[in-house]
Amino acid sequence: MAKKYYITTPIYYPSGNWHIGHCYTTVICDALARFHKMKGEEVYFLTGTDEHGQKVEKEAAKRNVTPMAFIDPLVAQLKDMWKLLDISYDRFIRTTDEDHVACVQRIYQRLYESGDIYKAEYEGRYCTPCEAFWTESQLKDGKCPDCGREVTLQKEESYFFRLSKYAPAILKLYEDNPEFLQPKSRVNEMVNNFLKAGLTDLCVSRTTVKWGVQLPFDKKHYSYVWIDALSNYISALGYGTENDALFRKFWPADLHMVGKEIVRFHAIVWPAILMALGEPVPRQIYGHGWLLIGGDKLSKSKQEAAAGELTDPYELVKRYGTDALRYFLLREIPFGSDGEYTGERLLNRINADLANDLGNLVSRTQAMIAQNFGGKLPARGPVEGPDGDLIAMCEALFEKVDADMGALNVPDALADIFAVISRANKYIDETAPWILAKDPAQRERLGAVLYNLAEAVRICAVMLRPFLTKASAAILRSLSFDENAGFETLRFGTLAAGTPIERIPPIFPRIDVKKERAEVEKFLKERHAQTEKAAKPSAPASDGAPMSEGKPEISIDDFAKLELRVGEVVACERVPNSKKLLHETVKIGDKLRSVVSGIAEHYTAEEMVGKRVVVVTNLKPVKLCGVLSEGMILCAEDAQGNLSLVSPERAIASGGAVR
Ligand code: ME8
Repeated sequence: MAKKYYITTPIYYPSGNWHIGHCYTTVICDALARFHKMKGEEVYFLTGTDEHGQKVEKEAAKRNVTPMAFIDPLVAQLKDMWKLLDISYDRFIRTTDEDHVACVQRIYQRLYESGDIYKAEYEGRYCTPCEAFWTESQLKDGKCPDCGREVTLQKEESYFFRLSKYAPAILKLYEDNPEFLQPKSRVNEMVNNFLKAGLTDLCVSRTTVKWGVQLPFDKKHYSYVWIDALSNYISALGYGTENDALFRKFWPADLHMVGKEIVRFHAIVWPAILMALGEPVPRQIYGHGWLLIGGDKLSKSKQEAAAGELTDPYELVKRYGTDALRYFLLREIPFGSDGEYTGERLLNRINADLANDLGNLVSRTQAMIAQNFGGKLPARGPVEGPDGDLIAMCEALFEKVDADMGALNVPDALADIFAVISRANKYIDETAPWILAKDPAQRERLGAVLYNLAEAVRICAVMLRPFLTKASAAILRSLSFDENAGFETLRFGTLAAGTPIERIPPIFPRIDVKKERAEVEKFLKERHAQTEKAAKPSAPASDGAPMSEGKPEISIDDFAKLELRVGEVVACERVPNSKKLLHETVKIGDKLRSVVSGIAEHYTAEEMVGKRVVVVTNLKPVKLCGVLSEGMILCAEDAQGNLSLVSPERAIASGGAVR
């Protein structure tokens, strides 16, 4: 039976404003998941969103929308980001998913019945207008961090989890399983900062914040943070239901990958909850470091404009591609430690490793086979000169990378692959194929050299599959080799003589760092100015000035010329050969319409199906890229050009008029 591998990322707060720091955890997990899958293991890779809590409740109230209406577009954005970065998760769990909520309720019930959850009073600093409790450390100058008003010491009835009881068991867990928490330094932090002093019980319910899971045994109370969030790792597997085949197969998790600031919850609170439930604890928690900008943690507030650096993953992928961003995140930051992010470091990595080392090796190999052998792979020859060294490095590569990945050392795994790439480039210099090509007596040797290079390229491309998802596929295709090849294909000498070798355009064009830095600077300035403008309130109507921002004022009769209706997208597909267009079939009342919209960069065809949209139904029909469009779907656009579908806030049947 295949070995199983269950890997998770933390579930993300749906805060929007995503930056490359957010991508770090998930890209590493993706590389690990892909690597284990290629080893033939049965992998389950989980990620998702952590959606409950006071912050979401408040933000939604501020905007006069339901928490769900506030969160949904943010979750869609996050999913888009994972798509952009080729994240191969098996499930995207949301803590608002029905099965998760039911599971959390069962967990609370069990812990309550076993006496691990009990009722007591929570005492804290309370801000009455904000209806929020704050801890001492959250206060700003002793006042409410949200509104700046005075806070008072108040008590609230709450349920508590008996965390204190589990301190000795957790210390023993660390002692008996040195692998449980990595890197080692995190164990010392946990022991010295928390466990030694003894643990205090954890407040796990609130009556004031209602955007949470209602407790089954006391309906006034709603879940408060960590039990809800941490349980996602087992609720996703059907824990406690009749449908628990995934739980039985995949639990305990092989790896919970988390940022260092949440190690405490994963390495202390989570095992305690599992112990209380009588379930096995995860095999390993890894607390990775942070991406820093100017020495501080890259975070939502400390971003782009302030730092003068581009940190928006959408824009970074648009400029440099998925693989470049993945490569930087996986290679640049020493694993387990913090690492500084600058655009310059990113560009240097792209140029030095991807454009120069990998890109050159691939294009030189392809070009020489095209020029000398008409694009057909020559035959392998006897091993001569530096051949043996190159072949030995190729043959030893898998074992090295496997050991690195086993130790979760992703940067070293990549360094090992790039060592072979450098060796192959050096091999070109040593064997000088351009000189061999001039001497007809050396034709066989030239063929053998190019064969060895093609094999080195192929082996590196197979090894790079978990890391560089797009480039590895393009390289393998150019060698007429299976782009989904597994590690079983790594034997040197696998390619057959005569295989067509295609010349492809450079996969990583070299970037002019100075020029690009200047362009990014300009882009950031413009974007900042746009955001500022968008944040400015429009002119008040009372002074008689039009409210519009540039377009001429219109009368109600002008507006009445528009026919707007609610429609439901019943089918959707991409318009072939178009990057931007989706072709929707929209049901309006009992009629179907064909509509083409320029939103393929913002929504996938699958996502569109089932969406309730607003359609301009009296637009003159046109053909876009050869496809008939009988209307227009309305979208809202933010300052960054992100689109969001306009949708009726309550359930209105399709066909309903929009006025
Ligand atoms: O913590 N560098 O969610 P989150 C590296 N919902 N990693 C970073 C980073 C940076 N600058 N900024 C953020 C939560 N991250 C909880 C988890 S799990 C049961 C609940 C990483 O959205 C961070 O370390 O604040 C974490 O791993 C992930 O982004 C999500 O953080």
